[in-house]
Amino acid sequence: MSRRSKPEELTITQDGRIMIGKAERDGIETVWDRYQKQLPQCGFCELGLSCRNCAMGPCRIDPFGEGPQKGVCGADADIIVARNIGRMIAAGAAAHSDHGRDLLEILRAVGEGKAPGYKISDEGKLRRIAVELGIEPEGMDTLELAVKVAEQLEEDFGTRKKMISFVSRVPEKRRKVWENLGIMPRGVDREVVEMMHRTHMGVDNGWDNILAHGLRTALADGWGGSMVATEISDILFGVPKPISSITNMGVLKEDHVNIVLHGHNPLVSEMIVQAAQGEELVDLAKSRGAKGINLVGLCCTGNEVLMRRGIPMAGNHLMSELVLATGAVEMMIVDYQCIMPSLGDVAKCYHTKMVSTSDKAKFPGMEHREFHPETARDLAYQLVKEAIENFENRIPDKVYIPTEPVSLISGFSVEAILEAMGNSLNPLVDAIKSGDVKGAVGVVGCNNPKIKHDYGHVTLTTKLIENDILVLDTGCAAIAHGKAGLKQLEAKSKAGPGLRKVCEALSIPPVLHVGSCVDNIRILVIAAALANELGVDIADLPLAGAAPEWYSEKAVSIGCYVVASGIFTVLGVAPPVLGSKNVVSLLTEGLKDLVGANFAVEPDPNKAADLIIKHIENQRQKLGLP
Ligand code: SF4
Ligand code: MSK
Repeated sequence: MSRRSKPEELTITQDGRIMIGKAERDGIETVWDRYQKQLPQCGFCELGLSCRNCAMGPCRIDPFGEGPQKGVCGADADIIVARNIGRMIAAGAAAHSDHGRDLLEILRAVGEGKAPGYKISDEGKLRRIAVELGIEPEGMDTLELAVKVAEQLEEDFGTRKKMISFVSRVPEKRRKVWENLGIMPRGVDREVVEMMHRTHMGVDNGWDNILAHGLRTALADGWGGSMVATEISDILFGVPKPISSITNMGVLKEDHVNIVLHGHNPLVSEMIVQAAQGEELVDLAKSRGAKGINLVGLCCTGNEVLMRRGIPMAGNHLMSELVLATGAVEMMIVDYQCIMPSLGDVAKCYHTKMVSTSDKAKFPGMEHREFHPETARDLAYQLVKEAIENFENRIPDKVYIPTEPVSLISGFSVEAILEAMGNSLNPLVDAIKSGDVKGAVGVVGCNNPKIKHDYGHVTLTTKLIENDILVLDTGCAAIAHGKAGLKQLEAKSKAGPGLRKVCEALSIPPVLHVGSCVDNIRILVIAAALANELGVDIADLPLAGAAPEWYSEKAVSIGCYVVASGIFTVLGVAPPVLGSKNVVSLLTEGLKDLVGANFAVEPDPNKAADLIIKHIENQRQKLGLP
């Protein structure tokens, strides 16, 4: 790609192509421009062969065997690569899990009456989770129970348990695998801290030992921090149900006050939704010449409010700068994760007010307005009011909203999927057994400027559904599929004959939106339930995972907990491990013997689909299915 790559070389989306052109005309530097300026990127780092874990370094290993083969301390390529990927897993697990802890703190505050504006939206789920945790809810009022559940799950973050609570959901055979390998996740913080300890100079220099702990750390994310995040979000804000909405940059409205919600945690965005729906603020918007208030989402905060409220989705990771370049955004409110620090600079070219809300995430060019449970409702009201007041500052010549939005269906929580099947897994089990549905794949993860935007997701998923494979998606992948029209009921026409039949019978699209990045755990929960139903291990099922365009450390943790849970996973971007033959061989082959699943790397989504189809056929054969 050259500095002046044509927009059609950078993204498959029509809105993206139009807006890349506009950004260039407006003099905006985008993620693709900066990527171009970084080329060639550091080859040592790309291979995972550089280390700056101590002040005797930085060190690097020569991949051609001519230069140094050991760091100053004596660490070789295997150790350095394993330590680096171990720290990536720890960072990803920490990000998801800290998000989960923030929700627990609100749950407790609600129970203690200290969070006006928040409430228990799904008492049934609170009670179900309480029972799962071994709490007897009989005779306890809702608020008391909320505190008890929060207390119990807070313990999952510490060091006082032998295993985290939701391991109870894991099929027996899988638990045995973890026990035998010594990778049973004990506490979320414990595993992350231990990884940081092990990767300090002079601690764990068994590269395979570090990687084993990497799996344990990732499991503490998937079956711990992320699971807490999703389940508590459902209790506080409601369990998602199928809901219609629209997506792409066409969701912005020229005659409305547009507010964009970006980041990952629904704590702030849910308050903004409540405030913006109040009559008083809508009237204020009208008195200022707008037809109303238009809330739209970006990335996973967008996924959270799309899943539960049907709030339209403006775009995924690589679209965040381009959304501002429409010149039609009065305010962007961010929480944390995947928010590019470039956004403040982009906003300066327009009238857009940028607001950061978390004490742990400040950004250049943003006004910091911190959310706290006690004052969240008032601050949300104030921010929406300020967005309305900013409407008159729009620069009409700079406003351009491309394309018409595409419709989609979202909201497929585990509960909603079960409900669509008459509250039983049987229809899915029968469809898998008959071969109408050959298997299921979680297509998840980010965008990355190294891959043509949305091409990896859409190409892979289209081929999978053509081959009667049901797709469950989250994160930026889900947004890509939505924009491509794959989440409409009509998309069944793109599915193979068996999957089409099932979609018709259940009135579902062939690509089911299960949520945001932390909601990948919904896929784990379904996989575990399916394995329990069939009396097999998760690793025996015709399932796979894929992250065709991943970029984040969170995605590394997700990939590792998915594989450690027994699900074969294909990555579209190689992680920085290629500098160690031993590490590569363990991740792509050796893990199969240890945890029953492994990674593959395949940048071409057509070939990735072939790998997955072949894997699913093999799995079916082993189960004796046609
Ligand atoms: Fe170099 Fe070892 Fe220090 Fe890493 S830990 S920077 S390899 S001396
Ligand atoms: S937002 S982690 S870019 S999916 Fe969850 Fe998208 Fe990846 Fe962020």
